[in-house]
Amino acid sequence: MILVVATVYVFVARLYPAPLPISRDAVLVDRQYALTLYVTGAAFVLAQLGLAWAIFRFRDRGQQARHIRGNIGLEILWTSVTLIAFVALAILGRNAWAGARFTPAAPGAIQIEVTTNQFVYTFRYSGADGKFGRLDPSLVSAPSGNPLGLDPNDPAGKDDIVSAELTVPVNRPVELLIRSQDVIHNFFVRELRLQQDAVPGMVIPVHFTADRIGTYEIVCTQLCGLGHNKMHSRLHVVSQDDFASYLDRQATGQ
Ligand SMILES: [Cu+2]
Repeated sequence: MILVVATVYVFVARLYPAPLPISRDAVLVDRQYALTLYVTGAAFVLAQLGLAWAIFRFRDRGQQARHIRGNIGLEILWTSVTLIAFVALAILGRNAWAGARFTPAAPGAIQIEVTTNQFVYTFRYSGADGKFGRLDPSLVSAPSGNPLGLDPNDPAGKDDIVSAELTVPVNRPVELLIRSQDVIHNFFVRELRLQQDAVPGMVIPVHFTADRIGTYEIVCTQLCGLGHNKMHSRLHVVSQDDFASYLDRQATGQ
């Protein structure tokens, strides 16, 4: 009972609050999380109270032990209640989760390519022409300044902007195209409640609209090798004007 009270206290007193959400989808995820916590929390407390009651009620008072074969009615009851609760939570949670994935990004979303490898993130913007240049895996060479393998002969790639950190404008839909060059990595920003694996051989789209200016950490949450713990980058959410001047600065190579 002491452990139950202590556990419930940790959650009720919000001792370890999540960072402020910075998108509408993040708020949906928070709501879903709270709902799941209420349902599972209530089940946890009831189960522990039941256990405590059984221990107290059937304690040793010198009586003869009695053999009980179980109760089919009760078994059916709590199995179906659990089933209904889990299926309902999964169906409700689908909206929060699928919002960033199964619906297409809003028209006019800014496309940014995210490439992961051991142990860095590389972000690419399509530049003024709105087209990503061709990539050639045989040209990939981080030491010579071409971590993505941009093909110098493709005119569409001439104005592509490659950066080690992600800068996006506030209140504008952004679509990320997530790739990996080697093993499975992950793109996770706590404040966006957005976590997506990067899988070699796949381009995985996710989208978000950040509504709060600031700098947030991007971390890899897949154990991707010895340098995994150092694999992180930053997400800068900036004003429209700052974003325009960021792109200008990058384009002129300053
Ligand atoms: Cu990684």
